[in-house]
Amino acid sequence: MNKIGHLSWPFLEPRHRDLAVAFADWVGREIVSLAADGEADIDTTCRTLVARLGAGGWLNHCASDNGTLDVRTLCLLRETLAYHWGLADFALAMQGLGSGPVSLFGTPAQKAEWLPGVREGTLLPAFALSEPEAGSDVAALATTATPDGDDYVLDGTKTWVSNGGIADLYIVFARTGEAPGARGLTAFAVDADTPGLEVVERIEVIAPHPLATLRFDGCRVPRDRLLGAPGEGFKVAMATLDVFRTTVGAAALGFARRALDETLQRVTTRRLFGGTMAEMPVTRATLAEMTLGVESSALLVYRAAWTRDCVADRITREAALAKLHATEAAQRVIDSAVQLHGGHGVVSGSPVETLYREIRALRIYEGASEVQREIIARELLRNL
Ligand code: COS
Repeated sequence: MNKIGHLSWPFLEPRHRDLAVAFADWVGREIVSLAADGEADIDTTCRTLVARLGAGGWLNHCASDNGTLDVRTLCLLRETLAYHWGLADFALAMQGLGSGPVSLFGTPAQKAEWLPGVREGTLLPAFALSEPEAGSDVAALATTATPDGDDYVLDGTKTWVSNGGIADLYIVFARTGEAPGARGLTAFAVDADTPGLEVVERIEVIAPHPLATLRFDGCRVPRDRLLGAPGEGFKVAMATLDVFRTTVGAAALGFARRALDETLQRVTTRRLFGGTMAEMPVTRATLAEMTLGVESSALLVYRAAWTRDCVADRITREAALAKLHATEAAQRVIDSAVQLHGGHGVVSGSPVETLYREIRALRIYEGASEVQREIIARELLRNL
């Protein structure tokens, strides 16, 4: 990881280079050893990871009092963690995504209430957007929030909620009906212990992390827990995703770099037909394709992050390009790594087998590849 060539690119500033080097060193000392303790209890491991990242001060980058998140920093943090351990990347990413709507749209009082705990690693947030019948089509979501006195009453189901079951605070998107479709949604911050909110199912996935389905049944939420204005929920969700989709690309990049490094180790030491694998033209062609996948992803990811930090508030197109390309390329890179490891590549728990399971969900969550293609085409045609 210390070989990251892109630290010298003009998208990054000296402070980013210093942070990346310091973080890589810290992760090597404080995080990698935790992975060896095993992942038997995912919930405890996640809480430990969040607490440790908070104590190290790294979660300060996940929450913002002035509405500005430095996307290049988030990308560097995620890329580094993903290189070493997918669950550690997940733990940091959820502190950012789950509190993103508070950082970007919260009032000073809301920020003061929740963001210190996010930074310290004592408050775990979650982003509850998807529903059984509305994941890609956000404007179709059906959970309702009905005004009643000083409260709103939430009814409905949210699913695929990362950090679901361990979160202390859920950011929930519900239909308040100011207008049809996307213009009639509102975002709410809901404490996990609010009566009427129940975790009804924990979902097991191929790369284990906390994931759950939530049910809201007459769940009363005070009006001062609205994030942004009534009817602005779609914008809150999309603006948050603009930031964090780019960082999903960065995590994919970290996985892909690890796969390439593991492969280089393998092909330069494994001997067959009188030489190393690395001397075989068929291997060299694969290594070239893997490198192309990694380098092109890095360009798109850090271009998107730089654009958000330095040029424009709205980077829907750049974020979609970065997420689409980096996740799809990482899948191919990791598949090649498995192939070049032969039988070792499919042994449970080996580095490349773990990466093979870790990368798959990134092509689906925070907007599947098909949604990113639709977004890119829309933006292209809109500007004709
Ligand atoms: N920032 C701010 N505002 C945004 C925005 C953004 N990034 N993207 C859209 N908006 C605004 C639009 O400007 C539009 O406002 P007006 O009505 O004032 O013009 C409004 O929101 C609706 O936008 P749009 O017409 O594009 O809405 P669609 O329903 O067509 O959106 C997509 C479709 C596919 C873009 C959206 O549903 C999406 O991103 N889906 C994937 C969601 C996802 O990631 N799901 C995974 C769950 S999170 S783990």
